[in-house]
Amino acid sequence: MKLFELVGRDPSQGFSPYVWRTRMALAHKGFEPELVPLRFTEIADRLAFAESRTVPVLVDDDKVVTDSWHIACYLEEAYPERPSLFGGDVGRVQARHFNNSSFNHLVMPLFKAIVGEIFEMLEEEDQAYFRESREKRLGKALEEMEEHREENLDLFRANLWPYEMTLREYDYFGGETPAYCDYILYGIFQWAKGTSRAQFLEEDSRLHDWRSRMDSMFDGLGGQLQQRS
Ligand SMILES: N[C@@H](CCC(=O)N[C@@H](CS)C(=O)NCC(=O)O)C(=O)O
Repeated sequence: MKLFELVGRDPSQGFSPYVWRTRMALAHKGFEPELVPLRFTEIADRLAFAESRTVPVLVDDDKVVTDSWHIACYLEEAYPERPSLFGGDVGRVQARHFNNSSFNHLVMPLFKAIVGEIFEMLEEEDQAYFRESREKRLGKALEEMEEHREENLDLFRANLWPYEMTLREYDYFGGETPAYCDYILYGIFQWAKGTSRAQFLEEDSRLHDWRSRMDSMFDGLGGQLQQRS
């Protein structure tokens, strides 16, 4: 299996939240894919075979699967005898909802807060591409986004409340053991850890404890990502 991922200047530090969900989902199913690191400006050419402009892209023998959600569904369908990511059809719909709602409440404010820090991690050529595409998307210059950084960080932290509440009752979003919803949220924290110097969690929070447990899963797969310094 081959998994195409996104990197900045350091090819060993993949930071895409979507790739991290897929890496955890693959580990959950017992797979260790070969990682293919790509920079932003390499994606279009290198992934033309998959007709994708984004990572992750998974190649499994003759199957090419794009988009982290489609990859999770593919893994569940192609490998039903391995540990389940969704725990059934109801769980799959709920995970889809978790994917959408966390995009809205967590990915968006975090993206607005850390966009400048992501920019700093990129090679020059990628920086030009990133600036142009993200400024268009945000309707603001990256420098202007910096002025709203604290406000966006506060929004992100406030929106973590329902996740914290759930973890007061359950060890994982999958219940007693992690499931795909855990990987969705963990991917967001991996993105934050790899790109931003900001602190997001109180040390005595359930989320903090959950994150350390997630870091040590699969022989410390996620824990290997370095905290941005
Ligand atoms: N919905 C997609 C989103 C993937 C995505 O946005 N990936 C970003 C990296 S975090 C990307 O490849 N961006 C390429 C670009 O902006 O040119 C998924 O879940 O896989």
